[in-house]
Amino acid sequence: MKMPSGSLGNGIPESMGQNRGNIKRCLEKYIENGRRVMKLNELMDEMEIVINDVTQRRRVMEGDLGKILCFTQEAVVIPPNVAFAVRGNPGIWQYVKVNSSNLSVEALSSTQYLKLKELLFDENWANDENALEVDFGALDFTLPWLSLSSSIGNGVSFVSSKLGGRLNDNPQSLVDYLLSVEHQGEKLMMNETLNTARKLEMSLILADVFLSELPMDTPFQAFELRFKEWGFEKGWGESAGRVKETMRILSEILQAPDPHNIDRFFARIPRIFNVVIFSVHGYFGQTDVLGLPDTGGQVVYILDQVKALEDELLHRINSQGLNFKPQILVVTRLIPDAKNTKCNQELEPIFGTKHSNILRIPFVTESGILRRWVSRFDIYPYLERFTKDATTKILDILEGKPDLIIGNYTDGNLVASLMANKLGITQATIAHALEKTKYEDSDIKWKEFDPKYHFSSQFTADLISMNSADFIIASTYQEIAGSKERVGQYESHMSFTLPGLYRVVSGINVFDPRFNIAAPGADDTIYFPFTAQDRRFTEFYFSIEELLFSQNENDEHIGYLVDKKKPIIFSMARLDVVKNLTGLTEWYAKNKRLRDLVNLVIVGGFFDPSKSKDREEISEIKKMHSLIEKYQLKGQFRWIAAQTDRTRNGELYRCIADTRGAFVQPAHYEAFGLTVIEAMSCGLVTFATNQGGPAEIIVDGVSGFHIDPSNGEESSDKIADFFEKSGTDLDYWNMFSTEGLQRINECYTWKIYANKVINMGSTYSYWRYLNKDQKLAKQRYIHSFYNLQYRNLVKNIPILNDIPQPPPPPP
Ligand code: UDP
Ligand code: LCN
Repeated sequence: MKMPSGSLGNGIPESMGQNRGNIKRCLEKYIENGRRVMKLNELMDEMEIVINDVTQRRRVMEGDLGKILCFTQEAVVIPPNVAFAVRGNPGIWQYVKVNSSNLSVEALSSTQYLKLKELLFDENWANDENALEVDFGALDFTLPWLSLSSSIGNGVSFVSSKLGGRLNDNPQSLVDYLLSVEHQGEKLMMNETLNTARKLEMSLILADVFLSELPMDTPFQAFELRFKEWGFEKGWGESAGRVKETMRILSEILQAPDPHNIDRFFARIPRIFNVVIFSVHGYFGQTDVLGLPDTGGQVVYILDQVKALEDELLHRINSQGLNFKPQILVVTRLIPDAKNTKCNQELEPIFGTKHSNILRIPFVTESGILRRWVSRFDIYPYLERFTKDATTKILDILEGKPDLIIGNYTDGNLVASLMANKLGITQATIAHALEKTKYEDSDIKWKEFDPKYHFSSQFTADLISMNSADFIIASTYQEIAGSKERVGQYESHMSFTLPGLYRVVSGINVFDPRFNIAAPGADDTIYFPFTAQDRRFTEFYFSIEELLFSQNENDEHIGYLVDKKKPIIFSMARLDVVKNLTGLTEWYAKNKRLRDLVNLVIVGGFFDPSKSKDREEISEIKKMHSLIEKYQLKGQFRWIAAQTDRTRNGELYRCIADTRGAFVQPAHYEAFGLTVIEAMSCGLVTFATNQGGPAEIIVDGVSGFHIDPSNGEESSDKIADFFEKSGTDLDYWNMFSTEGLQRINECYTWKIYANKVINMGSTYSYWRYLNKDQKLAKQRYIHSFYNLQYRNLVKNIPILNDIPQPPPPPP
């Protein structure tokens, strides 16, 4: 049997060898149980039932079937065959089909595997030879790919190393590129005098000799005119020393390009001044918006990101010897019914910045401006018009095109793609969360999900923007390629199927050098250690004491804590199902040991379901009330409504740390998890889900703990064990607090982030320039996909109006 290289390599025989009896019984059991798509845990559970002898089971696991099962993600059962999707390493998949009667084994292509899966959901379509196959990879054959799983997410270094070869072959491409560098019509770096690599090299030597004669701190202006005559414009540096250094780096590149110098040089090119950041849905505001539906970490991330990017740009522009003002525009939706927020204001300066603003553009329908909030799941019909209106306004405010467009989440990324494509601008995407991995089988069962979530439009939009982007910013490795056990968010878009619609043969490749990890941080003016007593926001002490411990119930809190001396375990999130705050409450409720050791405080949502318009929030509110009743939680449990004041929240984390408590993030899945970063930055010991970003942020048992959201008993016991130990040994608690802080300082700061992102903007702008023909071909394909698929899918989503809705039925 011929196998593609991967974890199974060529080691799979034509048919199952030893233990044939047991393997056969096992496969027959898979067929008998009637489930047609089985996940690994189900496969293993069934195996344990069939082969109850541990030694025999071990033998099977050591044999041929075991080799497959070890790495299986799921299996499709179509009697008499069982087909396994095997993932040996992040991003590396193989598919095998085993016949349960004669135990023969056959390798399948991803398409063959997907077709088997489709048979279960839409037989006619699966058998349609001309069913639509989407293959973005077919257009990428000329571009280099990473080959090691361990290098995934480090695209910019890879690109720099590839640029070396390209520059060796064609130094003129760099000259042409540098000749195109300008800002608002003003030429930078070079003019047409230096239009060949030879001329540039000679002039660099001349300039070097000239600069060597000058004191290093001579300002650029002192020799600007002479440089202009030689063909050099401003932008090389603010002083003779800096200019000399930059020119030396370029001379070395022209002589023999190496990745280190290429990185250094691109970090110095004055290429990025104006940036547009799209974050369309939500309530995007600076005050009183957090905790509102759909408005969570994305807003926090972007506001902090803007501050960090502006600082970095100002610093770079200054050292380039320029005096331009960088402008960053965060473009979002204007919501006339703004619920006492500023989301109905068109232009709003961003706090803590000098030149950055929020620009809000309304959604316009045939009936005029839409006043009400629209869930992120229903937002697609408004985006095309939004892009058009936003583009006009942006060009007007910036008095020209931006240099970089960054999208956020599906809606922002789609808008960014449309605008960047139209204007020919470098584009980056950020996902925050790709919904596909949050909801099990959301692709194959898309028809079930579509009326509520419109995933067909969302996944189509995601594919479009992933493939349009010049680079993709991810917060963690797992976001791209997952972990040994779990598939990454982007990885889940490599190959999948929406039966009846299209089959994705190649949606995105995680070995694509466009992927880069730049992890966010937490604002260190708000989230700092509880031990920094002199910095603490004492003005909030009284209100926080009331929030946590007052015995009365009101609009802001219900439940109360009888024993104030106990440590508090604390959680804060939007009240979405995936955040699992109700799960944590139930684990706590059921674990007597934990209830005796600590109190539980939860922040999230409202108490009155009729106040929410969000489907998931409404069901979670009701569930939380019923848990409080069922387990008689009052006395040990406080539920606080969503909190919108970040500064006070910072102090809240610290007050929880004062009780020697812990932050618990119990989500079924968390894309990144800013609250985890915030809690750790405050020195609060943190337990967080092992599903998603937090698994990478925390080193389990060192800088905090992982918990398994699917195993509440084990998780609550792990928390109880910790408090049992820290109750008798304070050093134990201190150790995890300190290690958590250290982890943050080393890996999760906005400064590191901004430096990386601006470097990416510069390097990928050149990469895009070098590969423009390829880019154009891909854009053509994307354009067809957008028109022929996306636009039709969006037609199925109702366009809302502002006619008042009847109140929801009583709970
Ligand atoms: N947050 C808040 N009030 C709340 C709930 C959340 O201020 O009632 C903040 C929280 O401090 C964090 C962000 O919202 O900064 C949530 O980000 P995270 O990445 O944890 O989750 P997301 O909501 O983005 O899925
Ligand atoms: C959205 C999420 O769901 C979180 O996991 C992230 O931390 C947040 O965005 C910021 O990226």
